[in-house]
Amino acid sequence: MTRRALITGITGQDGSYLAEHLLSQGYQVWGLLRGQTNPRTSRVGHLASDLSFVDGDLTDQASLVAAVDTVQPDEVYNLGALSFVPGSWQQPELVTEVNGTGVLRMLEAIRMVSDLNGSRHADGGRIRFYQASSSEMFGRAAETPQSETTGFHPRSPYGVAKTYGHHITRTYRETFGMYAVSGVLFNHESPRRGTEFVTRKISLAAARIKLGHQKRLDLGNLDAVRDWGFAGDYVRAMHLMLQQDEPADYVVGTGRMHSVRDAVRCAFACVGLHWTDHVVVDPALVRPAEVEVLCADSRRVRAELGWEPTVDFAQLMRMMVESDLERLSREPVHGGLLPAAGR
Ligand code: NAP
Ligand code: G4F
Repeated sequence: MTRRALITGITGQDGSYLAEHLLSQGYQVWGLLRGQTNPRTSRVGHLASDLSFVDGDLTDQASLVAAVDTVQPDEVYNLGALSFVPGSWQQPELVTEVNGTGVLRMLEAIRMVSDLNGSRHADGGRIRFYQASSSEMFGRAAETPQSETTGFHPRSPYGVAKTYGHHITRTYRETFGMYAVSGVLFNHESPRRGTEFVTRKISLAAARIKLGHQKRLDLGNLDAVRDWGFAGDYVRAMHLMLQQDEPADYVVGTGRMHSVRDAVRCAFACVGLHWTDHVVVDPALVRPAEVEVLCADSRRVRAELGWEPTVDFAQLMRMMVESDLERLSREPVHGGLLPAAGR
């Protein structure tokens, strides 16, 4: 029987790559679309004829029950979230509702529908559930690198809500025997990354400056260190996590650390420019409760699931800059997307 997957957050960066990956594996892929009019489907427009969509919102329990009941999925990937960390200080309650309580609502929807229709599923009636946990949960981490056993010390409403989602997923697994797992994913980027995130803000600015559309790039903390990988690699890990005999949580990252300064240097070098001629530090973009260093100890996912990243940091930055140059040559005014304001 063709396996069915339901993806929340299908209009986002990861949702689009995961949809492509699952289609390539022979799945029937459904995406949850929120908003009653004009959902943002540009990232999956090229897949439209292969996908099915169902309405729903992580803040609305009834819509999730209806969506799960309509789709009858074998696997649910919960990628839906308000994912920009500084935005969580502007709308902390909404972020808690979507990123935290939304996880609980989806788990409850799966439980309710499984109880009604369990017999369809080969896996003893179990709908397998993936939760998009985040390295932001480590926050001010007690150790570097961070692994499955590192404690959480989140530094934003986003990180706190994700920590709730992580624990409630484990709790439903342990209490109800659900196949429910979390991937603790470190930063992953691509040409489809939102322009508010630092790597894409940098790649777009480097391309625009090269083409004479912009002169200056304002950034915040250049010393912040992240473990940046390619989103296309990370969705393979999500899928692998739902194919195991026993459910378990995994940390996923490259294990390589780079600073924001490294990212600007690399991106500007791709277009033959020197970053110090263009980058200005704007103190208003420095986060008051910064997460200074994140780096994955992903030995477990590599050893147990055989996952490996295929794109390194320099290749990733080059891929993003070249994509933005190409996009700008087609849409010279702003390449389709303007960088968002904010930290
Ligand atoms: P993204 O591009 O910001 O996409 C977020 C998705 O969530 C969008 O499809 C958005 O839909 C949807 N969404 C927002 N509010 C919703 C709601 N109330 N109900 C249902 N869906 C809603 O994020 P991403 O980078 O693909 O990340 C995917 C997931 O992984 C997120 O949960 C994120 O927090 C987590 N994560 C990301 C990273 C990373 O580095 N990218 C690392 C760790 C964890 P609209 O298009 O309608 O707004
Ligand atoms: O690209 P960022 O906004 O990503 P951040 O905050 O690390 O969060 C991303 O990764 C998380 C996983 O760890 C996800 F859970 C989350 O959803 C999101 O995808 O910022 C990266 C770093 C920060 O330290 C920030 O202070 O870059 C620093 N930075 C410096 N100047 C900037 C800027 N970030 C942004 N967005 N804009 C700047 O001008």
